[in-house]
Amino acid sequence: MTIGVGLTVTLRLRMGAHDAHYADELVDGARMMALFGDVATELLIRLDGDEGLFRAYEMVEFLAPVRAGDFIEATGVITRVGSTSRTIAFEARKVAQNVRTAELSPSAADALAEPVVVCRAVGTCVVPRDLQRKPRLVLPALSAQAPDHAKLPEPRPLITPPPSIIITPPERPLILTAAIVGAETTRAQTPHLPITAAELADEAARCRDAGASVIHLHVRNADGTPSQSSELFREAIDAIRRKTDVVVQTSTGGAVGMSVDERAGPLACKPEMATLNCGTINFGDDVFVNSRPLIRDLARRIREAGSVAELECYEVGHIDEALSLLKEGLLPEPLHFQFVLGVPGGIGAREDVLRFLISQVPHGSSWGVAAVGRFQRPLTELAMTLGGHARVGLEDNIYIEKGVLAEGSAPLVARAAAFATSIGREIATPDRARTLFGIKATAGR
Ligand code: KMH
Ligand code: ZN
Repeated sequence: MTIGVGLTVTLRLRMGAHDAHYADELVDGARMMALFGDVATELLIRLDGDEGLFRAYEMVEFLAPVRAGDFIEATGVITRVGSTSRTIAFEARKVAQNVRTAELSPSAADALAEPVVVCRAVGTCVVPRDLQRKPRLVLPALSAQAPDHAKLPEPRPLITPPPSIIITPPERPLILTAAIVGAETTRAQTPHLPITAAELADEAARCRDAGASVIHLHVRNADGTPSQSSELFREAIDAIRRKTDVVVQTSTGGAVGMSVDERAGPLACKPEMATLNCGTINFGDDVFVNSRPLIRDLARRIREAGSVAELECYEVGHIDEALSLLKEGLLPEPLHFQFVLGVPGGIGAREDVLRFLISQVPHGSSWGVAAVGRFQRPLTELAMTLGGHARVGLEDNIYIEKGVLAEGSAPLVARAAAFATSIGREIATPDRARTLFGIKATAGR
């Protein structure tokens, strides 16, 4: 492990008229170097507890013009730590700019869909030994060897998250899933839980109106106990179809303790989507068993039903399991991951956890977050901000705010949809969700 390597800092600011130095409001390159100087200073404060001194730039490249009105974010990552020297790779990216056309107001400006790299550099700073006040931070080494000087290495530990992840609202539309019933929530906990087919259909339609495009569906016996009966699923799906056009995603998780044949019950309805739970976990005080043969069995049955699998991951290793299934030809691409966070006994509902999970998902896959109890709101909002999809509803959380029961899943969906709109995410319709998930037109309808 190399101490301090990988430490990352990002600063962001607007270039004002006072920064413009040349014709056409061009900002001079020295301004980027000044930004890098501040980035380096914060890095050294974090690493050494001292501002340090910039000794030399080994390389600087100016790659695109910067003008007044541009928003620039500058990132630096420590790539080498000597006894007193610290090598840092820098990158400055433009994330928003004025439009500058005669037809529009001079204040018209756009956030860029993709940041534009305007400058890269590599430099060395020094912090004399007697000024190094801090015990060094211990951070994981970058996986790569010495980084390519022309490229900012992918930082591992996220002090300030890399801008490509957080800043520019993602272009992908957001798929909101409503988990309206589940297997564990009871009427004793909330009177707003739908149970009969008619109640499930009403709730599905309310959720659709609130912004959901997918309904994650369980069914219940008349006495409220969980069931995976294909007849009950058929009845519920038909009732939902009569009321609304949502994608129906049936559970193959069922309830803890059910056999694989029981869990596969809804696949007889050839649903558009079905969950595939990717590993065994402690589930509260129970054990939710998903042995590797069981996962493969259900994956085959989901494929045979013509359904698209949503990969439920409650732990990091569950992602690897899904990737194994892909390798074995049991899952078609693209993969759709659902990170279920905060199950007691499973992975925690925390930002660092989510960022790590996202980093493990292969390019071209989609991912969403479901989080349990009080974590539902903050973690789904984080997911939406980071470009993922979100699942809310009474299966995972029964409260709209502390101590106040949600009157069904629809208010939770409505709040999530309002948040999505506030950050510039477009909300997918069910048909858009079908396209994004690759659901066949013939499936389950
Ligand atoms: N009821 C949980 C044990 C799923 O729907 O696939 C499992 C579950 C996951 O709800
Ligand atoms: Zn479920």
